[in-house]
This record gives sequence, structure tokens and C-alpha cells, in this order.
Amino acid sequence: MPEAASCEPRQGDALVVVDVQNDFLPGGSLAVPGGDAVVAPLNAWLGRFAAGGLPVVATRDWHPANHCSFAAQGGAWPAHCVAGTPGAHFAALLALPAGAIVVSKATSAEADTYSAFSGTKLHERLRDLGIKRLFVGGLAAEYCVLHTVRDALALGYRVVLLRACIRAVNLNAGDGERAISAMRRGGAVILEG
Ligand code: VGL
Ligand code: ZN
Repeated sequence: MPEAASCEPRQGDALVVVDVQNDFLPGGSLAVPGGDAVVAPLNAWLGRFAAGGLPVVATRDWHPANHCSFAAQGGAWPAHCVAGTPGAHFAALLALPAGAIVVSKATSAEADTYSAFSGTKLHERLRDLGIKRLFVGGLAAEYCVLHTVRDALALGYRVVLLRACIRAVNLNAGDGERAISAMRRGGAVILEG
């Protein structure tokens, strides 16, 4: 079991909001069941981080129209989060602060990546800010949240996973729960809030 840590956000913490984009919400092209339910609890965390003057990162899937992960190219997913389209916009009700650090990922046609650390400058940005611990929520639990958390732990960050702020696609029943177990085993602290 990871040692019990204070889960009050403090200096050295950042909130990472993963891919809360219209295409992952009900009505979107790759809708995550109940995906819209993460917005209200994430807004509560956004308020806490704003109150503490602490940084917020918002990641987004930001694919070209001919991305290799799309079915038309032989990939596993329907077209989703095409850069600049309404489906790629952050959820309208997500209360991102003006100063949020936006990280676009999987931006080239030839490669897919689920981790916000892969092919981005996120690690450098966080290091420059002196960030040691990440509070993570968003979509989808077993894809971009899981891979982002795995990389964060491998890079030496402590991770607090916000259980109420994630939802899974669950292509196979239990995928989301297995992802949460894997993150816990990997050292993430699971916070119910
Ligand atoms: C995601 C499937 C395809 C995610 C991105 O953000 O979890 N899932 N692309
Ligand atoms: Zn994608």
C-alpha cells in the first residue's frame, strides 16, 4: 500500500485533467458512458487548485483528420477529436482557468499515443514549475488516464487518482476497474472524491 499522503493540494502539486473533450462525452463520436459526470467533480477540484494558486494542466486528444487510430485508416476507433473541430473542444461546462497549460497529444497521423507525456513537453513544463505530485482525472480511465498515470509514476511523480473524476469506455466489462487496480499497484493513491 502506498503511504497515506495528505490529499490537500499544496505547493508542488498540479491538477491534470485528461481529455475532457466533447467527442468523449455522451453524443460525441467516441462517447465514454457517463463521461459527462466527471465535469462537476473536476470543477470542484479546479476550484481548489485555483484557490491555492496551483497549476492546472488540460490534455487533449488532437488528431489530424487522417489519423491512424481511425477506422478509415484501419485503426480501432471511430474518427474523434479532430484538431480544431467542435468534437475536440473541451467540454463547455468544464471550468478551466485562463492560465491552464494545454497539452495536445497524438497530433501526427502516423502514431497514436494515450499518454500525455508521450511526444509532448509536459514533463519539462512540470519540472520547470517544481511539480512533484499530480492529481489526475478525466477520460478515458483505461486509455489516456491509465497511460498518463503509468508514465507519471515511471517519471517519479506521486499520483493521486481522482476516482469520482474518471469514467471508462469498458469495451470489455471490467476494463475500467482493472485499470484502477493497475494504477493502485503501480503506486497511485486512489482518492474517492
Ligand atoms: C482515448 C481512445 C482513443 C482517451 C483517446 O483519451 O482515452 N481513448 N483516443
Ligand atoms: Zn484518440
